Amino acid sequence: MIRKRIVEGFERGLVVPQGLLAHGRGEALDYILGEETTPQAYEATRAAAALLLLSKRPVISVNGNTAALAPQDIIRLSKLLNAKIEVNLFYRSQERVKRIKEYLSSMGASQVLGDDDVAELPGLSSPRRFASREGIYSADTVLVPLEDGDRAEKLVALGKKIIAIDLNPLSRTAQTATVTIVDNVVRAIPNLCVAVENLGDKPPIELEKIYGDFDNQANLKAMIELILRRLTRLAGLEVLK
Ligand code: PTJ
Repeated sequence: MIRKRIVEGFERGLVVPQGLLAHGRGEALDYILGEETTPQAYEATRAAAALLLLSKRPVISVNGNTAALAPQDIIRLSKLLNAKIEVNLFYRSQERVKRIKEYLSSMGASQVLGDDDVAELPGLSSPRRFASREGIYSADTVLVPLEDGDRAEKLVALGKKIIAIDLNPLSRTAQTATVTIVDNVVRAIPNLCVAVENLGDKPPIELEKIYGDFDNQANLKAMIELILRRLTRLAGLEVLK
């Protein structure tokens, strides 16, 4: 069913061919994870929810794959947080930005940024450097589900907090983000909505503690260890101590 969604997204012109390749890589990693949310991913999701609730200008960055896979959950999250949605593409074309904006609007999004009042983020050469002044350009926290390497690094260098959703714990995005949720976007975004609902009435001091106690590097290492243990068990080898 998930694969069908990405193929339909491709046929509608939301997803690029490279997005199909990225999806295949994601499927392989998800298979290794047992296609379920791990305790580590839940912990990262809780920290991400706390960070989003503490942020003054949170923005959800959407690319072709995310628009095809989780449009309704993205819209729900943006409403829960009062966060802006911005289309930001690696393989950018005006036509595709417009198409994704229209698709999200048809699903109920009230406002989608991406091609209006655009400024260039310094230090980035990819077309991802075009960011809306009202959105990613002036955001304090950006949620980046499923993307290529160098932008997360640059956004962090610009002083922004980055929440990545990436099934690959070794990717550059995963390694450089402030909080990385190693999970499939189709599970991670609904989980994030639930975590935001659960933490929504907590005082800032409690949210700061949840976010402050989270160690992204330790969480990523634990994810890699979990993969190792799972493969060891599946191979019938002795479980590592
Ligand atoms: O729509 P555009 O033009 O912005 O392009 C989007 C893609 C995804 C093509 C572009 O950002 C890209 O090339 O990304 P990469 O470098 O292939 O990285 C995508 C990462 O997302 C990889 O680490 C994949 O393992 C991971 N991934 C793929 N599918 C999922 C995923 N992570 C979470 N959930 C998924 N469903």
